[in-house]
Amino acid sequence: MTDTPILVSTAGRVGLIRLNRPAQLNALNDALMDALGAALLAFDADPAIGAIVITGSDKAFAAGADIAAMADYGYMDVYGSDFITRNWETIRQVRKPVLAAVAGFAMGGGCELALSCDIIVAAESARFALPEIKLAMMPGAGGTQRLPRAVGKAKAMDMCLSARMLDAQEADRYGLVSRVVPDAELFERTLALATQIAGYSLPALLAIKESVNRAWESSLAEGILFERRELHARFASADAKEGMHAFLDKRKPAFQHR
Ligand code: CO8
Repeated sequence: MTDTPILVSTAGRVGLIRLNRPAQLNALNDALMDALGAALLAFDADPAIGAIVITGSDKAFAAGADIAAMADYGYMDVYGSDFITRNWETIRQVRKPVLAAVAGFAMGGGCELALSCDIIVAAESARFALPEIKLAMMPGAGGTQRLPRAVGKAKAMDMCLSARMLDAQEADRYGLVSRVVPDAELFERTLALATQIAGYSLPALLAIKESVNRAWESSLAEGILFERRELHARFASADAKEGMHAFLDKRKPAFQHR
């Protein structure tokens, strides 16, 4: 079982990916990141899937990039092979909503992986940190960029420079996570949320995710123009017609994801 770095399954319209290196607290090595990227792209291309959940174990979502794998890398090993970019960034290509269900440690690259997801559901036991400074390293999978956008400069600098670890309630208060739930309910509650999301019209979900992400990448005027064009495009969608008419007819909509 531990030879398989991830476990992949489905539940209705939800694609499930469990990180599976328990002995290493799901430390993220190339084999795991390659498999994760392939699973994400496969779910993204599957019309029967509307949302994706990434989770870890009760003890760790992921304790970071695999330090044992990285310890002896030289500059040309990482520059030449485009370390991180080559497989960690696959998640950025995913257009469907991706939820992280986080229990235990989400540290370093594990925290960065969670930050790359669209929604983080945290168990009470979740712990978030970017402790690379303790290794004389630095966050390298978007942490210095996504964390300040999520929690603001003050908290991000504190976390990156001092290795401060946030518990789930702090992470909730600072805007790093979307929801906090009891540990025993983490999987079930995240799956219920993903199932709810996956039941909505897929093209509307894609447009919303793209528009919200655009808020990070553009000026307000550009972002609002992008949103307006996406809204106009909704009027070409069969599901939007169905959604609005179902409301007026006081019945449940039957979306066809088109
Ligand atoms: N890499 C490799 N192995 C790890 C890692 C890791 N990141 N984290 C834990 N392990 C291993 C331990 O070595 C240990 O193995 P063994 O049983 O063979 O000794 C096993 O997992 C269990 O770990 P612990 O015994 O340490 O468990 P504890 O419960 O005592 O402590 C902690 C849990 C606090 C999470 C602790 O394991 C820890 O501090 N881990 C390292 C956390 C860390 O520094 N993460 C950042 C790594 S660097 C990084 O992610 C970014 C690098 C730069 C950019 C690259 C982009 C990602």
